[in-house]
Amino acid sequence: MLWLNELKLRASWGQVGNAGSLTGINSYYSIWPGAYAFNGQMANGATLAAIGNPNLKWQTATDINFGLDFGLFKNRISGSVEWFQRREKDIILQKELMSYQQIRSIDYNSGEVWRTRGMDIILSTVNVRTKNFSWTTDINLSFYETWTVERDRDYNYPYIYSGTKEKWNNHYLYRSNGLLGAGETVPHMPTAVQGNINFLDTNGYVTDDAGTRLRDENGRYMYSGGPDGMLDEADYYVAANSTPIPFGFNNTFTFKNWDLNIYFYGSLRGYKQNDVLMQSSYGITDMTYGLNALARVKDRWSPENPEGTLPSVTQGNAGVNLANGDFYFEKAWFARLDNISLGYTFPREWFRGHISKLRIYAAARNVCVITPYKGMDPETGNGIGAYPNQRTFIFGVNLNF
Ligand SMILES: [Ca+2]
Repeated sequence: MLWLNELKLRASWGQVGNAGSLTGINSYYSIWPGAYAFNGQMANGATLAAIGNPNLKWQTATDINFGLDFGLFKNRISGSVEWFQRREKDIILQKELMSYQQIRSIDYNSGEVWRTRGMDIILSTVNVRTKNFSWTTDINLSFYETWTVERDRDYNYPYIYSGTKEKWNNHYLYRSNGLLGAGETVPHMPTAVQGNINFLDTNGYVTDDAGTRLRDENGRYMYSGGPDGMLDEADYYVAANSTPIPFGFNNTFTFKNWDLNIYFYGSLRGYKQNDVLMQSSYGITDMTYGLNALARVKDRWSPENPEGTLPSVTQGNAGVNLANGDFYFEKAWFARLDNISLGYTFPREWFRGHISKLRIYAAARNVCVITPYKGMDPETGNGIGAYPNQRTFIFGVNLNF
């Protein structure tokens, strides 16, 4: 075929072991540093943290992947598509032993099974290729999802929202509905007053008469199905899943002796709490320490500003950890213009064979970020004290003899 110049199908299967969460020699001894006073003298020592398990073995990961490599139109368009799955079993967990044991914890291979499925796409195109000018583009994109697909027989479902199957990177949060208005109170947030965030009581646990939470036959807590006058994990909903969809987008141009590279990378999916807004719009504490606040906090609720959309700065959080709610939760997908570099290569004949290549260049790193996220940076640490991503300018010379 004239237009198809390369086509390759690949398939592979492999199995590999790994030590999972273990470090060191846990199959026999897991040691914690400790100190003990002998005759009034402090001595550093070690204490056994877990009992050795002679049956402990590695976790096993089984990988399957199928790939397709292609080249079209004399490789003007080339790339690969790859589907992969990793299934990991014998996950190493820790079990609590009965209280009569002196050392009460042991590592063991659980019945838990994890599965990741995804796809990698790589695409390269030669958009223009003439004597003096060329333009090429490289794109890479990955999608994947990890699930816990099976639980251990003894798994005790610590949270009401834990399931037998569960997708990783879900955000379980309270749903918020603006602020409480004048005179409004809600029974599940007894100290909340006007200007506090209104988190919704949507569900509850099934309890017995003594208030003990009941579990179903699989060991899971049960929902009552309606408001219960309390705000707790039963009121969480899956606000989002923040497994990233990483991508790279690279463009290279050449014109005679000039070269220009423009590189973006980012993630097509991301969610994050806007910590800097959370910290600067609730509670007066940070301001008393002299910390700065965002200009947006002027939009906070106050008797003079009853239309304010941010919580009142003087009324605290009404006993709710705001990081567990969706009030400050934002989309944080992003595309970062990570690199622009412009270079010039001097003609070789200028150097009469003494120098094989001389190129000068200027580059800017971390030029800008495109994102709907209004916090500090979708990638770096968050909050008022976070260290920002630096912008860097580089001037350089490549010299080959
Ligand atoms: Ca509730």
